[in-house]
Amino acid sequence: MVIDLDRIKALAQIIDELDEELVICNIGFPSRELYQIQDNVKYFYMLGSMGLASSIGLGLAISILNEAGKSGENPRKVVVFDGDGSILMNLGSLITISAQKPSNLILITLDNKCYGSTGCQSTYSEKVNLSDLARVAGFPTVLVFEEKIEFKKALESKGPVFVQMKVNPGNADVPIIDLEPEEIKYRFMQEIKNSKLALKK
Ligand SMILES: Cc1ncc(C[n+]2csc(CCOP(=O)(O)OP(=O)(O)O)c2C)c(N)n1
Ligand SMILES: [Mg+2]
Repeated sequence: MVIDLDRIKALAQIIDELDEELVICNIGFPSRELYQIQDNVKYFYMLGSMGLASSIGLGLAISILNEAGKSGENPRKVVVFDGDGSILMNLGSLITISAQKPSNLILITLDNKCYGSTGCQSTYSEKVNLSDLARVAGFPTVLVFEEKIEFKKALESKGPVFVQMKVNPGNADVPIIDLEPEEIKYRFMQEIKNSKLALKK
């Protein structure tokens, strides 16, 4: 099946559905594209550590759940934009997420079947179905979006939710992020602190 959705368009459609959710975004062009669409202090652009967006999202989701447990409020959700190459590099993360079962985590894999940010060399996502992997790992909710993105389903499902978001290979022509990594981290942490781990719906 031919996919006809650019990653930047998928990102734009998904963030349009977001409200108070915190976002962790994968290294390289996904972060640059997100920054270009709309910068937000709720977004953590993960600039260095390929493979670790899902792990960072898991840690954040768990700490929010711990805080929410104390106050009895609704936990704020965490949305991770990951890549097929990155999730395949850190497959253990799927198992850890599934075992920890954070109800407030949505892990979106932007599946372009290649290492898009470094020249689109093929990944094994050509040969291995990522949504099957997530099901086998034990994710309670697994969604596959091709062209039509029904992201409400992900927001309304009990997590952890795995989304395989099929997108075109290729990157948008967008500049680098002109924020220092420290600034990205600092303002993101402030956003979390200011909202007292933001126990909002
Ligand atoms: C450990 C490590 N290996 C390689 C890189 C170089 N690198 C940065 S982004 C990237 C491609 C990521 O591919 P994918 O997760 O599929 O995301 P896409 O760019 O396709 O959206 C690579 C190989 C790196 N930063 N760290
Ligand atoms: Mg990719």
